[in-house]
Amino acid sequence: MNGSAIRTNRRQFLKGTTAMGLAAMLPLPAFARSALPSTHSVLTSSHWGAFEIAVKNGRLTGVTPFAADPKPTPMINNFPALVHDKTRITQPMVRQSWLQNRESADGMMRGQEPFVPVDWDTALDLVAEEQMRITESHGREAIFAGSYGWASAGRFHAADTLTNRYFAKTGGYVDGIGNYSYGAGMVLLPHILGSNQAISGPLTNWSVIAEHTDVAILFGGAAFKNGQISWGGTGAHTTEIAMQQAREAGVEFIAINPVLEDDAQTVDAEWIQIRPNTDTALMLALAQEVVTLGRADEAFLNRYTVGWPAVRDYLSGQSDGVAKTPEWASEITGISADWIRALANRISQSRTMLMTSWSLQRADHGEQSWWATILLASVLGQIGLPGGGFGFSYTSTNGIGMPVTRHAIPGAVRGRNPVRRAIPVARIADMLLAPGEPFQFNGEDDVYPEIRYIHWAGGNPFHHHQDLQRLTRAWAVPETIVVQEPWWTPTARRADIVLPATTTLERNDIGASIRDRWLFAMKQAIEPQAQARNDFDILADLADRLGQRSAFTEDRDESQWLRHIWEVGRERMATDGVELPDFDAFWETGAFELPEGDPDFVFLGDYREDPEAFALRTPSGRIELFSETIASFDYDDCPGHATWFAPREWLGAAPDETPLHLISSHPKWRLHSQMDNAPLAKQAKIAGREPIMINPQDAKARGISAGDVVEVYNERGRMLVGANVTDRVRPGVVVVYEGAWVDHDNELGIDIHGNPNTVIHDAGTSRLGQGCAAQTCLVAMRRYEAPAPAITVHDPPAIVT
Ligand code: PGD
Repeated sequence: MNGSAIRTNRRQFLKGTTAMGLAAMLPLPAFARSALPSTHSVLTSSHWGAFEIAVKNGRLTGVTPFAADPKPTPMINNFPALVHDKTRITQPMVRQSWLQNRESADGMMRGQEPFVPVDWDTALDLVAEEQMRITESHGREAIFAGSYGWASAGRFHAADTLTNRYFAKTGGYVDGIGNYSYGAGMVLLPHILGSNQAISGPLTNWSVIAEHTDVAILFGGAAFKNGQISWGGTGAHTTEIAMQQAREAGVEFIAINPVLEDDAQTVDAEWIQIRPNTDTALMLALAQEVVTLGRADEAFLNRYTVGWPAVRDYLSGQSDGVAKTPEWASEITGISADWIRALANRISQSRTMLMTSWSLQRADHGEQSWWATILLASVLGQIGLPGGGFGFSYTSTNGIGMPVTRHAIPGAVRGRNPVRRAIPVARIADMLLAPGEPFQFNGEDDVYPEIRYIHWAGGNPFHHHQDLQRLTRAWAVPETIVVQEPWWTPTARRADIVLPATTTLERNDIGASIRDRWLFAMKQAIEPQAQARNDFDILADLADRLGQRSAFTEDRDESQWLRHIWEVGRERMATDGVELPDFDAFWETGAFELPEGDPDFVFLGDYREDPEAFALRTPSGRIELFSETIASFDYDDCPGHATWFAPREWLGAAPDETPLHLISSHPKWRLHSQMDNAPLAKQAKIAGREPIMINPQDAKARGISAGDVVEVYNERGRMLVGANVTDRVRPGVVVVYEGAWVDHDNELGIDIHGNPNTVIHDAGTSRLGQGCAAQTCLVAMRRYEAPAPAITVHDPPAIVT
């Protein structure tokens, strides 16, 4: 790799500073800071939806939901408390021993030492010097800036994209590929369907489902809680209403889920308490039973798919000696064979929509549940018909299944990374712990690079990654870790240099999402809090120190970037026949509603109509029930067709020491770890800790009562949670929502707050997808008898001057 692009020195650094002078000569921004009134209210958008925020004397005081939102989430009310919370990082900080010893400071002490406040120039000089030092001695392949995370809504101030852009423009970096949401699925689907449209949409509209579907099977449920949020923001929460309308129109829902979520009740779904991680076996048995009934749609299979004969032989047991009968699946899933048989009978005579959640592929061999969904839908032969077929996943976020236009407002551009090196994003700990070791991913063989510097903005790996004790050991390896964050999250606490970032309410942006019809001018409401700065400005000043300010900013400031991306979006949307106002008119009005997309849209409808003209972008042009490409990779954990694998940990083979399956789905009261430090999530805590849902049988067997502090443990770690005894969870299964800020007590060796990733295994879904497999985890639990320590993570860490 060529690191010379950023080999710079003090002189170049000064040259770069002159470029800063040039920036001062740029045309005046459209919205100068000095114009910000201290008492006013503004409309803005967020991952949680749009709202009007009131400001009094420079402080946020109240929230009013956006008038056109039919179902706003109460989480937006968190904003005033959240933005002014005591966990805001007030100024740049450096870990004490790192400041003294730099790269020879003990990495294992990250998170255990006080911070020393420094001024911005000192902090940015330190960061730039570290980047230069590492680049000169080890090359840019020693820098990891994959920087995965949800960050905040807003097309321009997207912390992760800007970070990638900064490192691309200053010489390159090792990147992370994919995501934690559907990392396995997004690698699989291009092989099977030729694209990822089945995830990101458009999918068959809810209105079409309401009109045509008889039965909708929710594999993995379809929790409304997930529909409270949408990547990039939303103007109207529509999912819950659309589902209710479908129910009122006569759609019958079946929820296959170890947990009874709110959605299932609202739409009167039949709740089938499946054993976790076994949906693939159920789908295979349903497909086999449809074949046995003589109702497999051979005409569809022959015309629109490839590989059916091999899969048919697998289903019947001809190829492996195991027929995938209802009895076979019953043993695995815990669902009665009669019920499976009856369901196969019913769905093969009804218009059936298979809705499989993203969470199902977030498990050991998670690829298989999605491939089996496509297989079952192909056997039923309704793909491309109104109300039939499949989709992943209708309620994983708001807006899926709503008609939207094709194009969206773009964001800041990442730029080409000159270091063409990346790891599957969820393999970060493997990379740090085993540099030089080989790994396989989607048919590629590679080795892990040796990382010495990490830069993170907009994500919280000490919430989102699995096996946090292992991550702690991995995190100790790099010489320097820099984190840009508004709050003292567990990740910020484990940095060497912490740079305080603004929140969306402290800057101007454009709110837009591919799943929403509303565009918002996200106007700055308040001044940046304490010494917080925009990620863009932080990175621009760092680029300046490396002589690359112009390359990073393209000589645009915030206001010029917003105009630029609006104009690019405006041109693109014109090709859809959508006329956007010019930027000034949009900014003045504050919100714009795009026209509705095709109200009759059916996913793969065009392919069904004409499979030649609309051939899929797979090698065969067809749906690949057997993929020669995947088979050619020769992975024993992901062969050429959908296959049942017993998960590495599951209730079918649970040892006595860990008899419970832990599910860690997305929370009701925050977004991942965002807002854990806000009122709603704090109110939901039990005994000050993250709640655990426990079936009354399991609670009784262990003498646990509602409200008790419970210790959950296995060989990987221990955590304290608060008992919520409820029959909304299947016996043998417990649920702790992901996202509580980990609060590791070093003396006790326990996370005293309840982040489930403390106990979850860190391994990829398979060598194909290498995705996050967090839903595969066995644990034990007992009442915690000792006095439980008070939570510390919602206070700032120790700071010394
Ligand atoms: P967030 O809590 O959204 O989680 O993991 P992710 O890291 O995305 O973190 C975003 C961070 O960005 C927050 O710390 C927030 O404060 C910060 N931030 C917000 N705005 C800004 C900004 O403007 N600038 C900067 N610099 N920072 C900002 C989510 C990941 O978790 C995902 S997507 C999934 S699907 C996974 N799900 C699970 C799961 O189901 N179960 C388990 N056990 N674990 C999971 N982890 C994964």
